Amino acid sequence: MSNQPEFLWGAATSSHQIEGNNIYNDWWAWEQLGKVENKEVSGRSTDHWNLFKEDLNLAHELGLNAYRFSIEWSRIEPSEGNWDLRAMEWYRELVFECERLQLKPMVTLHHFTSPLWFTEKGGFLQSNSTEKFLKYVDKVVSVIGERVPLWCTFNEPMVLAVGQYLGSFMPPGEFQPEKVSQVSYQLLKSHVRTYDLIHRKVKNRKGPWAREPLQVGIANNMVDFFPSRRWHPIERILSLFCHRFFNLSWLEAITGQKQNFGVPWLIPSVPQVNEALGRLTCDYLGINYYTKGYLNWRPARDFEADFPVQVKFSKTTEEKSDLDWAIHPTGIGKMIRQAKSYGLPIYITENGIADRMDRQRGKYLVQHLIEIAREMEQGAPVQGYFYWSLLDNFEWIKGYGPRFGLIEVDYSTLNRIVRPSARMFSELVSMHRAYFKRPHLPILKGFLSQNL
Ligand code: IFM
Repeated sequence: MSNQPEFLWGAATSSHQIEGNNIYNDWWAWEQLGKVENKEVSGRSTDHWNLFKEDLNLAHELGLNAYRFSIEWSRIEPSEGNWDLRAMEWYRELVFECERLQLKPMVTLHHFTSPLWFTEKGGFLQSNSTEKFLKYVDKVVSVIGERVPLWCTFNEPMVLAVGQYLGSFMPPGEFQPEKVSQVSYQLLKSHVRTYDLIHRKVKNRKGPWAREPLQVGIANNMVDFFPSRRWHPIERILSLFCHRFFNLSWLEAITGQKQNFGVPWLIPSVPQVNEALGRLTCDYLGINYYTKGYLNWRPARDFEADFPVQVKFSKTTEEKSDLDWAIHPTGIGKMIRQAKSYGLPIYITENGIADRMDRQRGKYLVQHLIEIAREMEQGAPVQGYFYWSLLDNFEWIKGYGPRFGLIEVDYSTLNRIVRPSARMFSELVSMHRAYFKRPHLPILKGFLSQNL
């Protein structure tokens, strides 16, 4: 038997998107202002808070061996310095349930939402935001730290900074490019100190994964960027800039290099977090990959009212998801090759498709697994794959329209219905777990040609 931990076949979720009634965070407040499409609000969502056992059982029945979920800071600390012991107990129970069902947990500490008391004072723009965040992390680690082998400090920190202060699709929804770098500085500092805290504090590991390495990292959203018009010199340059800014800057920052956004005319250079320089502050790289991005250059007179650069996620002729995101499996291969150059273990922390009718999901999944298997044959150290998402959920500014789930949720009855693509994924997973231990290229290719 090798000592290499088994390849992870998992699914991912996040607290605000499924738990329901996360009334103390910034998103909840923003939703009440009518900011979400069709003025939807997250409300009770899938009511995972009450139905988590059923949901984890379904993941187990599908044959998965891992589950990525996030902890809701605003539940643990609904007002500053007040700790909700019952909420902490709930998360502890969730971890125990994972253990019982042999779902290795990857715990995300921050997945887009922050407590309202924190954001009302400026969120991650505050100079002492790291200290505040660390108090929360410390509590979580003291409750479940011994039992959790895999940690993700921040989900998509670049999407968070851009969503808040550039693209205006996350609260507070401002266009203030200089704040992208201010927030990123605090996020990186918080990441680094969280990384150190977990490694310092977790000494006595317990539970089924106690002997496996403790791994802390981030989930970095990566997009395969292209010029909208192949011949267009500005769009070509823009796509290179976006790659550096969006895909690489965080990977570099957590592997000891300077954080370099490389777009100084738009976003002022980030002050460096000295304690991150010259050393690793992650044990793995997490890739969230969905699609490609086309850069379109459309100069306008009023820069602020009409930003001259647009990103689109597909062309009209391309096969795409319900969100109009092109289905582009080779992109995941490119991102893995990029991540491989840092010499660290890689997890695909998210990959999935919004497909209400479940017509494309099965194929999408297998096509992406094929690319992953191909890269692994070339030596890429991919250690796990988490499909986004286990359940249909609240897709932020898009509300409840997009359906990403392996499991469909009927929001009026809260019934869970396992989609056909989930059964297919389950078949693939059980075949692999029984015979191959990791994504196997010939099997996946055969599966694609015979079934999809
Ligand atoms: O739903 C989101 C998730 O919260 C973060 N990554 C992308 C997903 C799909 O948009």
